[in-house]
Amino acid sequence: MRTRHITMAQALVGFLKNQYVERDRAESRFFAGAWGIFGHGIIAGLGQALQQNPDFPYYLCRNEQGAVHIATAFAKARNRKATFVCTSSIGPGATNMITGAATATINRIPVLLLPGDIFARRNVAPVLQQIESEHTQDISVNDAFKPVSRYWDRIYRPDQLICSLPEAMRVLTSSAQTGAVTLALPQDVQAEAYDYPEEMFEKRVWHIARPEPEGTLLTQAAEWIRAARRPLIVAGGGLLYSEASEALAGFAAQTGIPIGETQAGKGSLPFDHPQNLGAVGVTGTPGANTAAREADLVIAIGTRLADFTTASKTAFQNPHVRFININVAEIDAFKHAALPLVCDARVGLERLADVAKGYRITTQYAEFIADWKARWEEETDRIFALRQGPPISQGEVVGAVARAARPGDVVLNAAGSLPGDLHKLWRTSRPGGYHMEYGNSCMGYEIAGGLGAKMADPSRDVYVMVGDASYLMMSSEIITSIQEGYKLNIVVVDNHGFSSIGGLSRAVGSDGFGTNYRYRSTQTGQLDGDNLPIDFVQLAAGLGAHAVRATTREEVEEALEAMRGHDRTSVVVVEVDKEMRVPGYESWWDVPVSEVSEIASIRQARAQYEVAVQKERRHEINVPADCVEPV
Ligand SMILES: Cc1ncc(C[n+]2csc(CCOP(=O)(O)OP(=O)(O)O)c2C)c(N)n1
Ligand SMILES: [Mg+2]
Repeated sequence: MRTRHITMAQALVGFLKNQYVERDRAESRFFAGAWGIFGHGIIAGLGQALQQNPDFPYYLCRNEQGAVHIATAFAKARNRKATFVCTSSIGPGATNMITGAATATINRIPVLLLPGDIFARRNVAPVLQQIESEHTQDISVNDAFKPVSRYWDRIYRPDQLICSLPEAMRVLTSSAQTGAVTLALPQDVQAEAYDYPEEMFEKRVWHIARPEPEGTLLTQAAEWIRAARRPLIVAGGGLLYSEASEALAGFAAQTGIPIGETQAGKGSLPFDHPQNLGAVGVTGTPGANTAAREADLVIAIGTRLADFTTASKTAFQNPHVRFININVAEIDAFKHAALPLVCDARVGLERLADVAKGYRITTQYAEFIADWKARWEEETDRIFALRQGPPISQGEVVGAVARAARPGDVVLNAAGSLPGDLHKLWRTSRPGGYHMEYGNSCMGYEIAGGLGAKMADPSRDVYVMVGDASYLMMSSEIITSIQEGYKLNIVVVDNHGFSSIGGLSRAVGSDGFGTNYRYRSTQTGQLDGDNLPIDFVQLAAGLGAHAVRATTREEVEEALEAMRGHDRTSVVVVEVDKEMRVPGYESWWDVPVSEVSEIASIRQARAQYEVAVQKERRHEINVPADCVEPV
């Protein structure tokens, strides 16, 4: 057997750089390189291996959490066909990655995490940053990655890599299983040499399958479709990862069935497709939410059916509603007691189109769709045209960015009030043009994620829209975007705190308590003094970005126009009116209100809550025998 006498870390890099994926006969390299921040737990092992492999680029980030977001956004924008490795030292560098790991796993996005770990040899323990336990020596902070990883291993001996790496790749490239994969690397083992078999470093191609739906279930699905009078498609992120937009458009054209889009699925069809009713769920449009309420059949494709999509199980009120779930992941396919088509989204749609030939929705339903569609365009125009302030409304800012962006460009966001506004208002023209991390809604994802999305496709301009609080949590990857020469267009929406959670606080009767970025007042002892004097323009400029403030609509438009000409990351800071919100339409979100309280507004909110919660349905057990509505 031919072998290479190299260190565990060198073998690891040697293996990773030769991994490829293939789908639909198109082949590409799976790892685009490694991100990280070196410390003693990684510098001499993996750090050295990266140093001697310049064809596997090393990228230096500013925060390990940011690195994982960069990798996640990159993988999302590449439809999960490529990602990055993220490395860290042992201890705080590793735990910084945990939030990123959770974000990747919740969103079903592949990232490979390689935290350094404490010595396997143990004799010098406790080492710097080691958590000790009286009960075991087999524990480190890296055990905390277990619940947020889809595959986890610790490499105690160099030869374990030979078995562990293929498992890591199997999970990373599995459409159904993917998420964060963690291989914890004890510091001493990284530097140990072993005779690795030469075959380990040969090119290996991982096929990404398009599993077919089962025939019997497909026939049954066709029957359910034929019986449906008010069917609705819910398009989720899996549809985009499967690159199934064309298949969706074909199925929609053939049947006339309308589409509502989840946060991850937005952009499955262009916004102006005649059957695209837009966002569905808590942050949905009135058309999509009315269609959902009345639907007797929901075809849920590539969606986790999370609470924002189901409006906490209140979205689907037709007592006869049934679900056909097309999903490559069994866990999602079986939700809502659905007819489970465990298959690839594109293939599932193509097969469904074959078996449902001849079916078409009624003219009356088609008119309902056209009517809501036209009304929604008017409502969007109304919100974009508001002339408010200054401070101007956030809806106007979204409108200005939407006008500035070209059809191929990308808007990116994750947390705050912007996800709701963008889900409703953004006019997505092409798949990938709407990049929202709303599985974990992780504050801090935006700027790092923007960099990942830009690296995934530098031909598309990326507009990062970010709230002031999220910006303050993690803006440091601006420096990284400048270091690497990837220009981001960043719009900081400043409303001096949390508009989103502030609004929610009011809705649960708590009057915005603890949601403002204000001085502590000497009179009240609360955070209700003046606004804190945060200068976001100086902050961004200090990180090396081009930065301006815009106050009026015209100034925002000018700044966005000027951004186009800038050669480095460019930031515009806009103060908006915190209380001037885009309304919600026909939806609800379950946030339990205190059952007892000394505060009258909370007692009032609780009374309303008790009424609203009664609309929640038990789709898991409500299996209607007959989908035909009584006439
Ligand atoms: C890491 C993290 N911490 C806390 C939250 C809860 N949270 C959701 S939105 C939000 C406020 C965000 O404020 P900002 O970014 O200014 O956006 P705005 O709500 O003002 O639009 C908070 C605290 C979160 N989603 N992520
Ligand atoms: Mg804010």
